[in-house]
Amino acid sequence: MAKTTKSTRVSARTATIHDQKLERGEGGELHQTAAGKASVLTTAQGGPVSDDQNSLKVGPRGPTLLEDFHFREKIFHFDHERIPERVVHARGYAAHGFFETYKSLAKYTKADLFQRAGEKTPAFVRFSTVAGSKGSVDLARDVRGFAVKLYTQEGNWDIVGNNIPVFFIQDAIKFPDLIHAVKEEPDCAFPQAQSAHDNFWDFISLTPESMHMVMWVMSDRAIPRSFRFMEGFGVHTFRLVNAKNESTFVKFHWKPKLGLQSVVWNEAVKINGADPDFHRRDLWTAIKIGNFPEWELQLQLFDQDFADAFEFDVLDPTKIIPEEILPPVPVGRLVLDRMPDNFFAETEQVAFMTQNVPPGIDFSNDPLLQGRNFSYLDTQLKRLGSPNFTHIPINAPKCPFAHFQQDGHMAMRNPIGRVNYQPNSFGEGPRESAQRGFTPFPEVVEGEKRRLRAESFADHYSQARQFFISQTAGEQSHIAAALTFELSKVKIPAIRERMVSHLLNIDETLASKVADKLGLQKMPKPADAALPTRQDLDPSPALSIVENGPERFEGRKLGILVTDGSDAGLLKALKAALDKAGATFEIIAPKVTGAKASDGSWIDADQMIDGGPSVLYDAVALLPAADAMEDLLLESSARDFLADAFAHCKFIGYVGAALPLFEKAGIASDDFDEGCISIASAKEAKSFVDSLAKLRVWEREPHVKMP
Ligand code: HDE
Repeated sequence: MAKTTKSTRVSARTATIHDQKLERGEGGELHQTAAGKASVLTTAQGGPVSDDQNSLKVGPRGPTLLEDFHFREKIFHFDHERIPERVVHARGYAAHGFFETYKSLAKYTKADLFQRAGEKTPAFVRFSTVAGSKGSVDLARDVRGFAVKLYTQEGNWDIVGNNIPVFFIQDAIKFPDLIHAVKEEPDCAFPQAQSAHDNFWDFISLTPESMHMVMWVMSDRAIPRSFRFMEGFGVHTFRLVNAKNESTFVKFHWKPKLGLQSVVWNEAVKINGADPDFHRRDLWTAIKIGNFPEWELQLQLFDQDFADAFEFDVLDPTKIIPEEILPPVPVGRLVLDRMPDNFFAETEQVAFMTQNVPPGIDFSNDPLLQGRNFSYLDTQLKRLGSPNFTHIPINAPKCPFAHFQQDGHMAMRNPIGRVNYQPNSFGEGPRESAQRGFTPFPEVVEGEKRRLRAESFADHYSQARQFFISQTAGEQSHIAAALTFELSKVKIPAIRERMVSHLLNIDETLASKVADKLGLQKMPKPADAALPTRQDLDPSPALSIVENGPERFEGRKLGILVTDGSDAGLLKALKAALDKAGATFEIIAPKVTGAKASDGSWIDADQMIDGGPSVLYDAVALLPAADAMEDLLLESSARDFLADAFAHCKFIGYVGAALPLFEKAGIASDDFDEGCISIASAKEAKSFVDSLAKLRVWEREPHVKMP
């Protein structure tokens, strides 16, 4: 007996080093100290644990005993840690915040959150990609989910939107086919998080209603720079209903305060390698340093007469109402100011449902929305495993609530007392309220019961064309490049041709460009169309990202490359200018510890050159010292840092000593343009930062011939 006790103690000591602990020093740095005081580790049943390093064995070398309840509980729980990932939108990232109402909208809606100016409603927002698994990369070419949960005083309201205002299909019955086609092919199980494969383009090319959405997905909207710089859309037409039961149609738009911004494809591919968590890291960092992202909620409001007169059906989710025709009205702002304490508890377990609407918000008959209203409740039961998923704190309402739903797996709260039904004559428990309760807008509907698609949904090309002609020349070339890239991954030539035949109905130059790049021998005939493409729709400037960028470099990040001997004064001036612009920076140095500046002070680095490629930054500044150039020129990652920044049309600030690096990166002095800015003084550092608001030098693009 004594022998066993002794050997147990010995193995506990050799299995782990107990007496070490990292503590923060005065400057915030972590260093190792002796162990501090910790609370006692317990089992899930609350029993204190004596040894968490060794399972209970007979003698030091086993066998292990089944009697070890702590070991069994720990492993059992671990074995059950995973829940099914979302069938779509599996990879997501979320934050807490609030929605603040600008002024009362009582004229349009009785929804409680819109009654009082200044009213703040708690919010939880989850951004996501659609096609990839939970562990896929952030910069996939894909739609982004933009799901907002507002904990109103009259129940949770979920606006489960996307960063694109239209969708691929017009009827929810096609959703499983669309998703099967875009996800990994079922036999080989690849490609992951990519639409560039035969199945997707086969389905799309057989589904003309998807063409408008295809234009958006092939644009830079599908590779946003940050969740913070993208729009959100409710997509469908909804209704607002006021206290007099009058209805106004509405479309929901979230507009980012910091303007729109995307990356370019070549950059996206490299970001995925350098930092697959680029978007989540960006949101996490911004919120942690107090740069709270903000969006304005804008509403497109219209009545039945407008709907009747509008050239497309407002129930068709493949159509927009151009903002120039129906300007959106700002009604409030959404601010994200707190990260979840735990990813699984909140971001993973949050259950968004389109059917979560408070009184005053109602649905339209959009067949996609109607189908979604079934799907979301059903999917939560599968994913979260119990009808009691509303008991999970992130899903529970924050207003008072009372009902008689009871029991089931993991019930956290059941009705208290004798009465669990109504009506009852004990005078106990909640009763319904005709005044406060949700009452659907009493729309009169009639018709034959048939499987039909409305004639008014038949134009599939006109708005696709309108989107295309609303883009700048550079943005149009990105769409052509994206289509070419995606279709180049399609192995079956007939599918490529079928796609080009659709493009012919959208824009002939676009079709020719793609056909030429794909090496098509001859142009196919335009695809059969139910209706001819309208050539008379005006371009809508609201649809361009470049036309809707920021006014300042605010919220963006500069990558500053330094070496030993870098000019301390210049660095200081650059930092001050960035601070003033509300922007951030990272220091990149040959060694991750940092570098010694010209005045002998130490510059802490955030990244080693290999770990901080320029694709991670919105612009770059090169501040090497002349003495360090010989070594720097040997680093291929330093060359790539500059070559990529130039090819991606970024602004580049440089000191004279950096010039040999340009040569090494293949950039001749003739190639220098307005985006290559010499920063020899503090004044020039400031004007360099001022010029960064433009974000990119698109004029450079035709010369660097990105794909
Ligand atoms: Fe979704 N969608 N969807 N969707 N969707 C889901 O619900 C579905 C559609 C959107 O961050 C699922 O909880 C159908 C349009 C977002 O948790 C599921 C149809 C739009 C999210 C589902 C659509 C969206 C989802 C999977 C065709 C933009 C992520 C997991 C009728 C307006 C929410 C889940 C989050 C998630 C069904 C089409 C947005 C299966 C049947 C259109 C942002 O219920």
